Amino acid sequence: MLYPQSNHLRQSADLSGFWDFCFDPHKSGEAKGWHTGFTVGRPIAVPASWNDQFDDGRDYLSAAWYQTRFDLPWGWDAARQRICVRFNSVNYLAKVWLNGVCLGAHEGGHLPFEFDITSNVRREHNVLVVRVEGELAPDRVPPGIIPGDTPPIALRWERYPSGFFDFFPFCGIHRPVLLYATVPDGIADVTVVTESAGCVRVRVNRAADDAVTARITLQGQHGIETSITDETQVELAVPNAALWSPESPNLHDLTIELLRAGVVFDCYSLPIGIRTIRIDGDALLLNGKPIYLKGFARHEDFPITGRGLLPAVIVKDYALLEWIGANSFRTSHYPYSEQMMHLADRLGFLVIDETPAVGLFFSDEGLDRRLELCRQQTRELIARDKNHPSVIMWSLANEPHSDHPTAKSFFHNLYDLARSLDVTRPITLVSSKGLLEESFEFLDVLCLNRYYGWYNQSGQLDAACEQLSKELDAMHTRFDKPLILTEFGADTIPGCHALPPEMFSEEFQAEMLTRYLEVLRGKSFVIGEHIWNMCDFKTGQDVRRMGGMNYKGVFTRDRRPKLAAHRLRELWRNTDYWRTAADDRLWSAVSSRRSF
Ligand code: BDP
Repeated sequence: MLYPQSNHLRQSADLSGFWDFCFDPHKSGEAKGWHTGFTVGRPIAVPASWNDQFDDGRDYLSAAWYQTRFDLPWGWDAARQRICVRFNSVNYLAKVWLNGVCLGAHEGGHLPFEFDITSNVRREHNVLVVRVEGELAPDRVPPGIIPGDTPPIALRWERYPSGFFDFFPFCGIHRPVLLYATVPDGIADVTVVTESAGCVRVRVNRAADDAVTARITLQGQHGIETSITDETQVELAVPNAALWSPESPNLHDLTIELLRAGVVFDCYSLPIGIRTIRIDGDALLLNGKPIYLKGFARHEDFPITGRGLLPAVIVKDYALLEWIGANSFRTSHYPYSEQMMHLADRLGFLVIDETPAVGLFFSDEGLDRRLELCRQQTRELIARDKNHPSVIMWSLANEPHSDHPTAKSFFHNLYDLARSLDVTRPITLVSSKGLLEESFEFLDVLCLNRYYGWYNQSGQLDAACEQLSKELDAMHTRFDKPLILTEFGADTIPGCHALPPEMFSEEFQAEMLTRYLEVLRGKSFVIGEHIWNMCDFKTGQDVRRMGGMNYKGVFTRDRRPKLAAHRLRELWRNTDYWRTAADDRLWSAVSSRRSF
């Protein structure tokens, strides 16, 4: 699904702003007649979660109504153009009406969906109404709390709201809503693959099947013209192109034009990076060279806006990643905004791109539905993000309760689907089951979350590190694949200090992370370390979550560094420290980062 763009043949308009909003008086019912427009609304900001905008809405997850009015921009004409409305993310269920006509519905947050409104849209006075509902339920992905099923270690206390995951279930229209206009028979999709450094394969899909000409141009230099009906594929030889990497995130403009009788009638451009990514033995190779991942798992989370898109926070977070010497992150526990992904390409960060499947369970009830939703989300994620050079790996899930006989075939199904959609990137899932995660037999990389020293061996870092070291070795012996420690960390209250270090103090977090890094760099099969979490974030209320917050951030929720941030900066940016490491490839990974 192409991101809408504006050029001389395409136009897009952003409907962000203040919409009308109202909680459904019947909670789960459909307020009578509201789909045609309602008059009882109060203003709400779009995009943003509703939970922190109103004091009566913090824990409200049931149905709510949004409405906005618009006229078509100057020059748009439904008689000649195809006009669509695109929602970049609505959490969780969305049902949409335009001028009283139902356009359709979408299930699942964090991924875009769109409707063709050519036949319903008016030149003036359009009323767009969206009903959003974010209840937690066992047959949704991610699932809500499941009676009788064993909660993960982090959730063995009651939590409110009771999700089967450790972050606040923010609801609402979280990312921009865009109107866009194209020609009716134009470019529908573009897929770019670089399987080897000197060759870019481009596939173009079209929403029509008469024969026209496609002209495909890379950086104004490699124009190829070919005939296209509904699909065509070309290979561009680019032997001397500057490759994309974290130290030199070179991007090249790829432009696709469609011509009829020599006249261009559609045009789409995107910046592409030429790079290869593959696993070779125990190494992760970017452009044929070993790369080591240093960074974090994160959340899209900020006061007041909740999970809503905030461009300034994206810029700030990339500046902090650069400051601390990170080269990568995981989109825990759902796909991040397209704006975040575009900047990862531009700034040279490596991304493990995760679906919204956090906390999956496998008992029979509703299993087929959960699988179908996971398949839909995997398809939508790969369709959205396949062209980003920054995306180096797909993560199918986070911490599934996969000590169940069905889990392996469930993930085999998802793995086969993802592989059929993308032959180039490694595929993984992030597990807390360690040796018991049978899907690691066929997944390409082992991603493990561990909290020794925190939830187990609490406060005992010697014992924790010994246990970690033994387990990593055992996993390598059993699966013989490269491993990333995708989560480790300690809740840390800013301003709490202790000597010797004690749990919850800034000293303990700094010490724990340092000790973990020492263990990891002693293992040649470890290809990365992602700390949990980059920043403190909002979660449900629970006796272990003071003020409904997870405090494992290395930065606070308002992005101020804790002691551990300074310690990590010394370790991650200090090439001498890494030079003493047994493995030289770590040093090269560290020294290769450029300045922001
Ligand atoms: C892990 C989860 C993560 C939690 C973390 C924690 O993957 O979502 O926030 O534990 O307990 O199990 O802080």
